[in-house]
Amino acid sequence: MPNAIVANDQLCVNVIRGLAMDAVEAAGSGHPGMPMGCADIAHVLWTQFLKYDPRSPEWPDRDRFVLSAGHGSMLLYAMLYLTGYDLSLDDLRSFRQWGSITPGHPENGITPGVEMATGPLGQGVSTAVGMAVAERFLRHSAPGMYDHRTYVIASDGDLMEGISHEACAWAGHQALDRLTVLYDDNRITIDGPTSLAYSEDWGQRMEAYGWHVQKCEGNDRRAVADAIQAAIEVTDRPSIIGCRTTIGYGSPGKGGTSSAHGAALGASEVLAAKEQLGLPTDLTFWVPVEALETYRKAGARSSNEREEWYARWGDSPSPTFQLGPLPEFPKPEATRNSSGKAIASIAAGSETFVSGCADLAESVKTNIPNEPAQSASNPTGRNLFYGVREHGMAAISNGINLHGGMRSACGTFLVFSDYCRPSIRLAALMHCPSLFVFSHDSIGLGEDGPTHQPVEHVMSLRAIPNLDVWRPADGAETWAAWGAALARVTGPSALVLTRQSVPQLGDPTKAALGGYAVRSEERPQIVLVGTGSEVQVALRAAEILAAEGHAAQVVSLPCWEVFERQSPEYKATVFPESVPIVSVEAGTTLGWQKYARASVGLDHFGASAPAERLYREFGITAEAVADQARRLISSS
Ligand SMILES: Cc1ncc(C[n+]2csc(CCOP(=O)(O)OP(=O)(O)O)c2C)c(N)n1
Ligand SMILES: [Mg+2]
Repeated sequence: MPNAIVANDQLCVNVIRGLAMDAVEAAGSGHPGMPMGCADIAHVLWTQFLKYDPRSPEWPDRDRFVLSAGHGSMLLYAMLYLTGYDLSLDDLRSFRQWGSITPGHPENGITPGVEMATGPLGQGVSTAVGMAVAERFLRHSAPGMYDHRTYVIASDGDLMEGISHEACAWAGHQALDRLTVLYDDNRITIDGPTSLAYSEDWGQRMEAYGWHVQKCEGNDRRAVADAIQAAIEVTDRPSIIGCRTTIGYGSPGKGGTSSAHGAALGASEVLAAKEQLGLPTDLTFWVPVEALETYRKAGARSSNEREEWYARWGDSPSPTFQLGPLPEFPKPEATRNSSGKAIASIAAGSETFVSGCADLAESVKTNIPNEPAQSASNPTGRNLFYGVREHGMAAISNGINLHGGMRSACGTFLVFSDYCRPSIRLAALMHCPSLFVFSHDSIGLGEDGPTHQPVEHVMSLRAIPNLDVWRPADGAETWAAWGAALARVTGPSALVLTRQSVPQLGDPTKAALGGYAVRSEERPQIVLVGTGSEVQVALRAAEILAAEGHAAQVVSLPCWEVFERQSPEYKATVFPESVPIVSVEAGTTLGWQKYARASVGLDHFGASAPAERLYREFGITAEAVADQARRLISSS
């Protein structure tokens, strides 16, 4: 049972409120309302339930806490400072400023104790589902090593966002009983009361998803503690606790209204609030010794457990993830098939590698052979069936990767990468090494037609910073792509794969450099660069040109980002200075100007027909590439 609520708890929560008001006031911007409303919830969680050790923020068996309502970042920063993470009062004073470790919204890797970046509503609660599934998997696959819970504070916006519907439905289906969501049910969003736009019965909705649902007064700490305890005792379902709170609690003029959400309260309102809360009005960032002592004591609650854990398990329980040796690819095959072989190879050597798909596993080739599905009755199943929920899938997969100890791949058709995009972007921002597998990568998929044929997708993925986008040309390049993606720990990778067969023409060693000459010329007059299924088109164009006496170097550029990380000297061997370049890729040409003076591509939607016909009709042909090359050769 929770410890008795000690006498200075009220002082403690008001100190949190004071810090939130003062930090937002000092920054001149920010969100005071949520931290003021949720201070009681955070207090109960950090002082009575959460398993954490501020001196060891990376302790693998810590509870995970996700502030899904990331705009309430000051709540998290206040708790991290108060409980003793490596964060000072001065860090709170520089909230939202250049170079501070207290950015506007939480970002992992910047602030110790922050598990993930939040702010895009819905992502936090959905990613936490992945953390909970990773914990369950590891608890069952390495008994004794992992035994923790995942807690989330989510807001109205989090629950309204579609992604939370996908992820919460899946969490219910999976019966993730160690997941507890504390819902800040304050009935206020930016535009005003939630009654403007939100009237479903969220409790019934979550119950229908298979969740355990409770409702309590969110500013009544005993009620919150009892509800959390009850949630812990539920062992067959995830739990949500709707905590009725008042946004901007303590602010006489703005509390309970949307004006407390996202702006400094203003000097006079802060004074009035401090008066109401019994805080000194002549001090800012006030943290009395007795409050600090309470929190530092709370922060030490699990330190013995953490020490025992390290004594037993050592410092580096992280597994490695490896791809087996390159197999023979004797015949043409679709790169999605080569990718499926890579997934099988990784899974064979890495017990905590999991793979999943949004209801297209047979098509995208994401299934691990001879492995059961992940489920409550089979928590070490390594195939994750997400249903038709791409956005939720991508966030959940991020959560598994953020948790540590596991590596997770997930896939769908490339055209539906748009449905995953906000989570891909967040993975990149979080330096999360997620693996996104996207097949059916162009008009080469043929008869399904333009709804299913990606056009702008590869280029728009390349536009996301810190995402490595691989579009391999054949089996060997696919192997190289998987090897590089697995080795990458500083960010996510996307693998863009064909539905149709492609000839074997690549070099796995050179492909690992991101770009290389598949046909070299000592003194090229032109460079033809392609990716994926269009490298063969560039090679055929080079033959046409060779027959006419023109020396064309052909470059395969499976990963722009990796290629850009190579030395200038190497890059100059691939794209020799002042030799004109023609690109060919069955997608939008916007962006190819980075390398090429002329581009063969597709700047409109596709059509429903066999692939060969589409390539011909849309002019993505060796002849078209040769035409552009001749034009450039004659004008240079
Ligand atoms: C995906 C997304 N859309 C929009 C926003 C902008 N935004 C920030 S908070 C918020 C809603 C605020 O309401 P709620 O989630 O209930 O938080 P509260 O004001 O109660 O703290 C919105 C729309 C966002 N952060 N993320
Ligand atoms: Mg709200």
